[in-house]
Amino acid sequence: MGEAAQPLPSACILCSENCGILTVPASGHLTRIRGDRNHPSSAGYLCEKAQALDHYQNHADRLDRPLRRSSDGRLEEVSWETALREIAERIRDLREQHGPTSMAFYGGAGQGNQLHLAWAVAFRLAIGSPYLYHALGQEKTGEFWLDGALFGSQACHTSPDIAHTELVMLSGTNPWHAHGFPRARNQLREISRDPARTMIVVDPRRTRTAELADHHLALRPGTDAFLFAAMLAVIVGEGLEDREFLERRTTGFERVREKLLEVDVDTYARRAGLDPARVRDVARRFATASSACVRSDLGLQQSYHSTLNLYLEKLLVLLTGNFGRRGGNNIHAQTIPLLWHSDPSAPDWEQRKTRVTGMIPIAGFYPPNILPAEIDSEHPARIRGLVVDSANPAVTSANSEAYRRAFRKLELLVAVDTSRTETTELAHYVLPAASQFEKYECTFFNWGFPVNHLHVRHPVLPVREGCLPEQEIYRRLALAISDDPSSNPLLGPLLQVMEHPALKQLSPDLRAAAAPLFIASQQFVEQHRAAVLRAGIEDRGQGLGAALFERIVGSPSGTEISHHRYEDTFSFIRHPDGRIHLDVDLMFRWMDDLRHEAASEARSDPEFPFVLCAGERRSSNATTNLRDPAWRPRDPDGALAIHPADARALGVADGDRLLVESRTGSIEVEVRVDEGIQPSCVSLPHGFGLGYTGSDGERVVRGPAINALTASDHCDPLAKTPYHKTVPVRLRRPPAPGA
Ligand SMILES: Nc1nc2c(c(=O)[nH]1)N[C@H]1C(S)=C(S)[C@@H](COP(=O)(O)OP(=O)(O)OC[C@H]3O[C@@H](n4cnc5c(=O)[nH]c(N)nc54)[C@H](O)[C@@H]3O)O[C@H]1N2
Ligand SMILES: Nc1nc2c(c(=O)[nH]1)N[C@H]1C(S)=C(S)[C@@H](COP(=O)(O)OP(=O)(O)OC[C@H]3O[C@@H](n4cnc5c(=O)[nH]c(N)nc54)[C@H](O)[C@@H]3O)O[C@H]1N2
Ligand code: SF4
Ligand SMILES: [Mo]
Repeated sequence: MGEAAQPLPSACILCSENCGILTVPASGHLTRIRGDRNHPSSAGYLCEKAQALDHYQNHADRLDRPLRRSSDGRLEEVSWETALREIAERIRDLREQHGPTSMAFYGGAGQGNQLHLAWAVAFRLAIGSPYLYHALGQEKTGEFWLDGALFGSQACHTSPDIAHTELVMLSGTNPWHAHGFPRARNQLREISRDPARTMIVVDPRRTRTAELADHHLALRPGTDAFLFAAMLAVIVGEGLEDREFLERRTTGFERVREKLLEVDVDTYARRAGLDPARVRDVARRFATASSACVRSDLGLQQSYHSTLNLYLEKLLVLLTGNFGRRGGNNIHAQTIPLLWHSDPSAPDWEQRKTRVTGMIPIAGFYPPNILPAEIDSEHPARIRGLVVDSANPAVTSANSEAYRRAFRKLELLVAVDTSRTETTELAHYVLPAASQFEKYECTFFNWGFPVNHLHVRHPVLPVREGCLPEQEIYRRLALAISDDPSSNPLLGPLLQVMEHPALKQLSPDLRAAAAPLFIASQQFVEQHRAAVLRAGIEDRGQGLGAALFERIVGSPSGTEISHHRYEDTFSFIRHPDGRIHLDVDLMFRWMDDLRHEAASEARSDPEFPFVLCAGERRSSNATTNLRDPAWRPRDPDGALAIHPADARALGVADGDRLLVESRTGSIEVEVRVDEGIQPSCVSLPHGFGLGYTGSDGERVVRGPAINALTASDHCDPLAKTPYHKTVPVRLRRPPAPGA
């Protein structure tokens, strides 16, 4: 570790793929970054963003001292002992005066750092609050809820077997820029070139991904539910469903069929802005492919009908029998339970609802859209204390102004981060975390199937003076607020495992990092023994769990940990009858609403006539993990994409400025004309509008702060996931300077 001439393995942390890298650390910098061919899933692949990683490791806003807000409102340096002691005292006070549910936790795991998660959960259990708010609650929770209805557990997450499929449908996702599966650009190119394979892209925009597609369905934004319902109606109308699969593996098909036969294909297709003949064609193509899978992302999750979009998309796979087989969508194993089943029949269900808005958890998560209302309220049981880790909700959650107002009302806000952020700026205590290149790290987004990999990275640089790895922060905090640590169902076992002979020999920093992996390895082997053996892990007398653990911590480039058979997917179903329950009553009601919507005028708001996609992925963004604007070779101001005809009508050209106004707020942006975007649609990137300290010490904000425009209540009625892709806005030229 530390200074080394030879390259060391680690990973890019700028998206959930976490591609393996090799880097030569030199004087605290990450240099000579290239793809690691030994990485089991990325195999040497990198996109251009990995070259920017040193801008994450070294920049003017890295934190390196614990900070406390003083009585004059400024942040002042304090020692770790003081910060942690005072935070623990204030948590104990809040718990005594207002009960444990007066506190909540936000984040706790990011795109690349999840190894400390178990310690963070142990800390939350020590507080005694169920409230975990997370970015997943602004994207994937609708899907998790459906997995619960269909498969019996919200932890039954599925993944597409893109590498082996004949036909892939990519809806509301742009993997060329956003990735979301291994070696995305290579896989997209391979499918595109292969005449025997088909790529369907469902996206209002002609993206880089859409350009590679065999069929690009450029629907109107927010109309996916119409398109998918129409495709399904064609499939059941023409008897193209997989009867044998449906009979053997599912219940409820007849009800689903009846519901779908109510759909008028022509009306729905036109509502989506598409030619009905083309929709019929694509539906037949999907149903008759030898294998097909779907992958979707924010374009479905964060647009109108969010949860219904995902239900219908899942039905496409299930009705055609593309489940539990090569090239289909399959439930995969989880190394550690990132997703839980939030069970309405649990005895404490009422207590788990939020106090102000009555929201339920889904897969263990609460949605960021409701948090301001849970804090900024006169309700006696409102949230008064919040710990934020690895997240920056003051800019990344809907309605930044509401967030900031709410955060200012908190009696205790603790932020754990590597950087000074818009959230740390509002905190009472700021705790500087070691960077992801200074500690053992990994993510548990290793959701592959049939093969699952895990990459536990070793540190490549020493911990920056003044910082601590999160395990240590949460271990100390959890101990300080617990009267009896051994009674904590996670803290107890973690502390015990640290004393285990297999860990005793490890360096002290690896011990705390490895403790959750040791427990996870034992549990994983209990559940997936045959798959672990198939991955070549051998019990040489130490027990298979210990062998898996040794393999994981001893593979700094990552390792395969399990190899399932396709049919194993069915054993993951949690309904007692072992079947997939296709009929979901709530979704049936939403399909009725959709039918009524089809018969009425299309959504439009004369005051806000443009549809803004608030949060596109580009090569110039990486969530909010890179703050120094110098990292962006292009698009420094995160320009607004606008159709040439709209630009002409507004009298603007590339580089000009426009005001974007929504019902929530307004921001000024730079314009870039784009032929690929539809008329009356505009798009702004995610991950901009971040403050950064310049060389003169002044704080400068660059690019659009899009969540100044978004609203807390513009969201899915069930999951409360925001409709960020369909934000009604208006555009006008800003007043001339001096006017
Ligand atoms: N470069 C880069 N990559 C990233 C990230 C990043 O910040 N930067 N962030 C990561 C994260 S956290 C996530 S969640 C993923 C997200 O990854 P994606 O969801 O794939 O990325 P987006 O660009 O947000 O949205 C995908 C597409 O949805 C389309 N879309 C907009 N409205 C609609 C609609 O109504 N219907 C349909 N069908 N499509 C619509 C947009 O045109 C866009 O092309 O990316 C990850 N990867
Ligand atoms: N309008 C709009 N809003 C959006 C989106 C959109 O498309 N449109 N996208 C949404 C999506 S999909 C997501 S996932 C969220 C992402 O938003 P957030 O959940 O807020 O996550 P990140 O932007 O990834 O922020 C990560 C934070 O973690 C810090 N960090 C990095 N490494 C470490 C570490 O090792 N330890 C600790 N403690 N901190 C670290 C970084 O400095 C940064 O402050 O944004 C959401 N917000
Ligand atoms: S940003 Fe690019 S290099 Fe980094 S993990 Fe994602 S796909 Fe890999
Ligand atoms: Mo995300």
